[in-house]
Amino acid sequence: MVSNTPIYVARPIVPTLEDFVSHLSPALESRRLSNGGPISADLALRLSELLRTRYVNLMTNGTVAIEIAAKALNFKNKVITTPFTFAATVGALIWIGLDPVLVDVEEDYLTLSPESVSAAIDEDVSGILGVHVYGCPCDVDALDSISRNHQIPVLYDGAHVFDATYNGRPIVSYGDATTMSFHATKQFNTGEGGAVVTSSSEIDTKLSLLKNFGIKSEDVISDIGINGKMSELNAAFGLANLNALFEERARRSAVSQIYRDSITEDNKIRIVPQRPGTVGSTNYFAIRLPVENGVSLRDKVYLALRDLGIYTRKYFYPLLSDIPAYTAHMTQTKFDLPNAQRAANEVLTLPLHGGVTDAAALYIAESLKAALK
Ligand code: T4K
Repeated sequence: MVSNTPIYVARPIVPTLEDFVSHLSPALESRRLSNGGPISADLALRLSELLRTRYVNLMTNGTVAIEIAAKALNFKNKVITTPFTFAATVGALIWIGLDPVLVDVEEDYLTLSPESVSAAIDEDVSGILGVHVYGCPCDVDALDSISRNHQIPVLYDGAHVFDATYNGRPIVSYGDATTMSFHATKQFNTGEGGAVVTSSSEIDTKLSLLKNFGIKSEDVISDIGINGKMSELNAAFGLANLNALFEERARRSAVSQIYRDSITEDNKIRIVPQRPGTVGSTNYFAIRLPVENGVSLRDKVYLALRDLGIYTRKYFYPLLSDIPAYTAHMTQTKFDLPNAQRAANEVLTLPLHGGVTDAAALYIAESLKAALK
């Protein structure tokens, strides 16, 4: 059987038209469309309550959020980060003139390996940028202690995280700051959008300055900034979308459970685990399929599912250390990244969103097993 309607890896939540209009109408009536109006202030407040974090500084998207946060944390020269991430993480660093140093990830969780981070630290390193891949938190305790010992800030790219917790604390509350993405493909979206979360008022003030061209007041421009502000239109969409979150999360949990129950892990298939202590992470569902006798089972399954109308994604292939456009801008010339390399060749992310019914989830799992036979 081929799926009648394509099943994509992601599907955005959307508000009802009525909900959207009711949140949008104050902007239309007042003609206040941007530059920190009441709707974005309301969304920031609602999110800070939901995420249990002090400051949620809304941004245009998750990429600009990384650029602005890196500037606010005073990153200079080298920044240690991961090659196993979406293009935006490392691209954002290079775009603002930084020199990424790519180190390996942990074999199981695919997040920055603290040992590799420690080994890469030298006097030119000014920061660490970890990524909570697929919503699995980095080893935040180890990274935070490296950051403290060397007195260099740690920033987390939390584009894959929303309100999940690690050891009882919101994942986005770890580190000096965490960036978020509210892109259409994320669990919570504002169409395009993002944020930087921090508990430091000093960092939050700096973020606000940098996202508004560095303008402090009508007469004072104290920094070179950029335009990183979220518009009132996106914020209204986000506020209205909060109503759809509960149902979306419940569906994602149900779909993940069906995948877990249907997939028997063996030497051909493994589910990418969540770090123990993580609760409520329903952003991505990733599996690993090895290369067997020179044949990529991952690619085989990807193609077989695509023929059935099931569009999985090879997040994250190719590895960023294999992309000349990136490495041309790094001083690093040797890349010792065996775990990341293997992950880039093995990982496949399955459709996980509110549009996947129980029947569709079972069909995906069965088609996956059939493709492996
Ligand atoms: N850091 C990390 C670790 C990230 O993963 C990302 C973004 C960022 C930073 C940067 O955040 P932003 O600047 O984007 O806020 C998608 C997203 O565009 C990207 O936001 C996301 N990560 C990345 C993992 O995935 P593509 O190129 O795979 O997207 P696309 O257009 O192929 O969409 C995937 C599927 O989603 C489509 O097949 C259908 C569905 N879809 C997509 C869109 C855009 C919809 O149903 N509706 C839509 O409007 O990058």
